[in-house]
Amino acid sequence: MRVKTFEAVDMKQALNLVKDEMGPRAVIVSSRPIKKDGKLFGMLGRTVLEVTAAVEEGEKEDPVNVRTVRAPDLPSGRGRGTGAYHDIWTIKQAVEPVLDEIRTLKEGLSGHTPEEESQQTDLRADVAQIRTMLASFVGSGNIQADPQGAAAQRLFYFLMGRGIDEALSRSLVQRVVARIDSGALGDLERLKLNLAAEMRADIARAQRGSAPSRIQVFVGPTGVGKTTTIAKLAARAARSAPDSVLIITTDVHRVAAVEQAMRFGESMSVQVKVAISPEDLRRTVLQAENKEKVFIDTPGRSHRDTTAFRSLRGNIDLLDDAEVMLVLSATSRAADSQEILEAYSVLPCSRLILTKLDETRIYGELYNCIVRSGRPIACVTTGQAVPEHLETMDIPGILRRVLHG
Ligand SMILES: Nc1nc2c(ncn2[C@@H]2O[C@H](COP(=O)(O)OP(=O)(O)OP(=O)(O)O)[C@@H](O)[C@H]2O)c(=O)[nH]1
Ligand SMILES: [Mg+2]
Repeated sequence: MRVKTFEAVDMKQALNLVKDEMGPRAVIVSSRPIKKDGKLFGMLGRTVLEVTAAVEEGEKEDPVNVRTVRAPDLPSGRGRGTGAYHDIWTIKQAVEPVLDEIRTLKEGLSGHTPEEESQQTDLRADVAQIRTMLASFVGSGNIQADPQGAAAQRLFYFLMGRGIDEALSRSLVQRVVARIDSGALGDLERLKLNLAAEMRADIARAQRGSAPSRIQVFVGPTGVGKTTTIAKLAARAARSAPDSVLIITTDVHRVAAVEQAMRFGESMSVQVKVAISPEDLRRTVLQAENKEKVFIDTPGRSHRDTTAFRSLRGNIDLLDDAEVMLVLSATSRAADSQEILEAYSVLPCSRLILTKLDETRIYGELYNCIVRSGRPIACVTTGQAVPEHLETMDIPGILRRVLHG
């Protein structure tokens, strides 16, 4: 028997090669896709089909000879060599390598890149969120069971549409419905007025009027805009007296982070110092007692990185009179920001800053974060420009954004 392996771009080409070289009696005994470097479906290189064929010696020119691979006998001995059985078996022999190839291709396709995996995880999370929302819309929750449920339900949809998280939306609707006479429950406008009053009270409980401390430490997840926000605040504080402001960066792990802080400092003539350890930070802060404002930048920390929280805590604990500002992005999903708030609750954060309001049209996160954390919003940012894209917001301003966009 002669056995030979071929490489081809697809099965069609492989069959032609086998037929040309080994004759029509040749039988394909295996096929598999391979990388040119020999690895199965690696990420790099070109994939070809490797096909192994066999033919009985001397059969190439003699198509009437018996096939190299015979159909096995049926258990009963019936049908051996008979037309139908033999034909089916022959077809099966030809099709099986192709099926194998398809199976291997499918396996190859299910191995995604980490990026694709992460996109799929995001998609799955989104779908789960939509499912939860739909379930709550059509489910048998308290809202639907209410006799005047239609208006209350519309209110609930409205809140969800504004980005208020589900539990807070339910609580608001229940409180509003409980306060209104049953005869007026169908009046959506009246419900909305009462809703605004409830939300205003919730925000007011957290939103205090006192000015932030002289020394402020900025913490928060990676890339939310801590350094840029510090630059905006420092630029404003330094308008009349640049010497009265100091920026200290403790983000020494990334060279680019120090450079970024230095660049911002230079552009507004504000001094920037680097602190490489908690003691160094404490010393630098003590030396800055003549400064009116000291802004301390920290490296972004994933809320799942508990070790990083210990080191942040170490820095903060050594500072007297420092106020911790938690910087969050308004573009976070409600479920994520709840997790972030819980993780950061191990730090003594006293105010929130919401960034990237320009990147969304749904501002429910303002309300969600204030109510969940019980902390006021010190300011919000609305773009990348330093120092322009920074706003402070009063309670009506927050409410307006949340309810009307
Ligand atoms: N659209 C928009 N982008 C912003 C805003 N604030 C900051 N950015 C951008 O967000 C990106 C990250 O900003 P940084 O200030 O470096 O964020 P960070 O939190 O200090 O990042 P790490 O130190 O790496 O954790 C930059 O491209 C900023 O220009 C904002 O309000 N709106
Ligand atoms: Mg930074």
